[in-house]
Amino acid sequence: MHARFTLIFLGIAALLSACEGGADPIPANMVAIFSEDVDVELVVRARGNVMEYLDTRIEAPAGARVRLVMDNTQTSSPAMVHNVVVIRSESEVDEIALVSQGIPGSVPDDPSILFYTPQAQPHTKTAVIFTMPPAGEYPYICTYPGHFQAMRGVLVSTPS
Ligand SMILES: [Cu+2]
Repeated sequence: MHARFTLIFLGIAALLSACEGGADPIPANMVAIFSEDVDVELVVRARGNVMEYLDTRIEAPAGARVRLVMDNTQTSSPAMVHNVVVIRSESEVDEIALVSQGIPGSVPDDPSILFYTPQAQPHTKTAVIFTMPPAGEYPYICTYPGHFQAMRGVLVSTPS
């Protein structure tokens, strides 16, 4: 009986937080990453139910410890899954995009990928923590098959 009440309570709490339209939930396996102290938090949001990034230019100082967040703000179905994959240089983007098309659930194991967030389900957030690379511009894409043409941005590392 007690466990049942607890479940009902959690269900109501989840519904309430969904109705607020506020922060998207954090999956259990991401809680530790979201609670870690960092110098800068950078957030890349999906543009709601459109296959685009809302944030296409983000920046932090070289050497800063950064939490990069993918906030998948989608609310309607069909479900779109998104990630943020930071690539070493613009000239390597097409190759990574191409290789990614055959592996919807994962990210290629490739040295030109510097950092990436896990794929975020609709109305959830994922994140990755890293140290900002040397000053410069680093492109990022969503590697979910079919998304890279529309989902591109630039991570700018500013001189520190
Ligand atoms: Cu995507």
